[in-house]
Amino acid sequence: MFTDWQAFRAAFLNQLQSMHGKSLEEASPEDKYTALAVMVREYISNAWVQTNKHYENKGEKQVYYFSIEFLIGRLLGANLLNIGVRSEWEKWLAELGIDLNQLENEEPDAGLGNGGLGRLAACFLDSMASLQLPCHGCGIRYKYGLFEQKILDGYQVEHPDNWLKNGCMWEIRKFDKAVQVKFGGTVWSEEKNGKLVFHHDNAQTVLAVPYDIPVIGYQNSTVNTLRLWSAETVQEDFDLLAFNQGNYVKAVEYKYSIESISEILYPDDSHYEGRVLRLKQQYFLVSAGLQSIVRRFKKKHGSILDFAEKISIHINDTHPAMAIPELMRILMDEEGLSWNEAWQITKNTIAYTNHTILPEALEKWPVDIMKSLLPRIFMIIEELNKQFCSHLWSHYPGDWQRIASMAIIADNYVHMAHLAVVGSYSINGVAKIHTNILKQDVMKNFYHFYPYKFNNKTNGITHRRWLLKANPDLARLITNSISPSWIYYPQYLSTLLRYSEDAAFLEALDKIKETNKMNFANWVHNKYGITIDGSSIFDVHVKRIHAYKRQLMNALRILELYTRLKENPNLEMVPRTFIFAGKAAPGYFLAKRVIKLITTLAAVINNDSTIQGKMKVLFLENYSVSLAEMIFPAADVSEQISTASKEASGTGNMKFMMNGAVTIGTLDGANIEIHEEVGDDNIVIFGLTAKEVMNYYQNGGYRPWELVQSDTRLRKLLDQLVNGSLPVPREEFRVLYDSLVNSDEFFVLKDYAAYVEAQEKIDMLYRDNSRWNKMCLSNIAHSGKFSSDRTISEYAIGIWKAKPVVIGDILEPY
Ligand code: CR1
Repeated sequence: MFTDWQAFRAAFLNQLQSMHGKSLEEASPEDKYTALAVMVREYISNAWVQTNKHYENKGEKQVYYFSIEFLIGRLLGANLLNIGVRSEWEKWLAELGIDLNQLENEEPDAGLGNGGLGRLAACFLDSMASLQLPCHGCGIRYKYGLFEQKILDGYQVEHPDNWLKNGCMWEIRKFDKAVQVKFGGTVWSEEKNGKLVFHHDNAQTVLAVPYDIPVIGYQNSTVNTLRLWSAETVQEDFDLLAFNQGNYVKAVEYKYSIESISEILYPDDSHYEGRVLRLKQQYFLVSAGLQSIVRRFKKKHGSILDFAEKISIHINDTHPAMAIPELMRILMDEEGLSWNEAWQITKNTIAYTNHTILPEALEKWPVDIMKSLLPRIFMIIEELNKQFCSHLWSHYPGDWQRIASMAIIADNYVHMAHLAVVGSYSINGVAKIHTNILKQDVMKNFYHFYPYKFNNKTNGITHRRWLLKANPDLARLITNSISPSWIYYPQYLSTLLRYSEDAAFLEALDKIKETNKMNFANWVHNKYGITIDGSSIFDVHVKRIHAYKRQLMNALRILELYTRLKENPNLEMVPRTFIFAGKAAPGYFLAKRVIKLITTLAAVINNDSTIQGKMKVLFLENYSVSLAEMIFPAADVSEQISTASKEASGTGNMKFMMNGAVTIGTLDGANIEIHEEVGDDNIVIFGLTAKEVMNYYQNGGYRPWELVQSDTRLRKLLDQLVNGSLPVPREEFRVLYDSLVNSDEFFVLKDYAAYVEAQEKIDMLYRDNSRWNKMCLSNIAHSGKFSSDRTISEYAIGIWKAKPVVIGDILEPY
């Protein structure tokens, strides 16, 4: 597109002028960011159109990934990288006196997700496009993303995240592709020519308007689409109320009630929120998504009976599980198919991923709510349930208990996971252990009935964002050492192992980590005024704050270490900086108290000069994709300490590993597979196994107070939470104390001694610099398996049967 700097410069200045009416000198960083983003958009626009054309003409199978969350973060940097112009444009901008990194920071983070599930969806999009797969995202365009977290007086305070206030540079509103979604009303049927015809009267109609965001593959001319739906009023409905009925105020209220559907992302992670508005969001997403897919399909293909051969719809957890009855509805009520025809197509189109076994996360909707909000959908679910139960009855005659445990509707609730299992052709977990727990425990009866549906797809992360973009120095070292092939074939990272004994390489690795840590320390200093020691161990615990993730265990050990250090200032230890970040659900009281505990420890420890800077504690505000991109490259130690069996996979663990941090972790989720890859010597594993934990649960837990009684160290430590030794009101941490001593549901105390021992091992290992560098290298070299390219290839081959479509050379790399 630009042959040289002159051409680039002219285009950039022209863009500033036409968009903002400003010269380079007058333009603000934001003006420059938007101008650059438009240039990227223009650059890929032809490839985007051509990609869609190719998909239509080739008739290859299309995959749609339905997810209530897409935590995509910022796009400018990643887009420049994938197009292949980032270093060139960076240089050219520098010649204009502009720092590209600064412009990238102007972009608001698209925080349309809570945590792992939403970020996974975003990594998947990147891999789909980079592998040239015809796969697209389908989600909701929330006006407010996940709340912005501020720490005030040590407490989390939530602020709305108005990420769209200055517009989003990447989306294109496609009003002509809008569809209507119906809520409420009454459904009745009549027989016409021997067929039942359904009518839906007095429904509230919502206009779903799509906004398309390009998903750019890595240097391959593929530009897929992430389609996000926004709720609007049907203009005639508004007019009718306002003008014909003369009730303007009511009309405006009505408008807001409709728009509220896509107003806000629910801020709960792995915890389901039984609100009607959430149910509305879910149906809004699947109905709009499916209508537009069916419409497009019909434009191109002759018979709707071929739908399942040409389309796969993947549901990311159960939030979009109403895709099953909704596809049935469309096929029967709008396309005129019989129940059996519709059912054959539906169950061969939909595939489902389960992301959690936490009981509080398993969605179930009260029958009466679903019935009144989605009368036709409920009728279909009811019929599905009837047929499924009678099917079960013929397999397990008389086994009422089993049938009741599997029914889609039971105890006046619709069980969404059951609906998802019955209505899909594939069910996968997100790490080996998680899939095994589904098969052997949580979904045991379903596995017995449908063994062929279950499979594992261990999660992955995009190595392009999380290594190539986030850690450019490390990426350069790798490329210079083993060629750039690893960018296309991340498993090729394993060839780095040939440098295991290469002192110069290990030294270079060490230097890069040191620089990343210094940069991070400078950033911390500028933002928080806190000085951290760049040569200390950066021990990082970043993720959602949740009891099962056990930030509390980490905090307790920090308190104990601090106490020991106070008693013995000469205690031999490598100085450590404990870094935390993460949001707690606004209504999750216990998690919020854990934040307060960490910030309290930080206040005490960071201001205590008697410990000679041997410890520092940071709680960084507002964890987000962008903040994560800064943290991972600077980490030495990765805290992955969930109660075994509870973390389905984890994906942060993979990002740390890929950036050369050493994991301290339990045998949970994907930690197990990381351990398999790197072996005993390059990871520090501790604690109860999933089997042991589940055994305890089956036998009513354990008795933590007995443990506390018999263990003086634990007793003294726990006392510090409530005996006034911390500068907070005495009762501040009583709830944490009680939760541990009374039930300790997540085995914090049970695993505590093993955790402390593991931490001491980390301290010892770190002292041996060359040994530690080898561990870092081993982690990087074995991280290829955890690229989402591997994961997505497995989905494409094993589940979707989707093939790559080569677009050609539209985007010529420079
Ligand atoms: C799991 O807790 C996993 C992600 C992505 C989360 C986490 O371990 O890595 O999904 N589950 O698979 C979740 O959000 C609703 O459930």
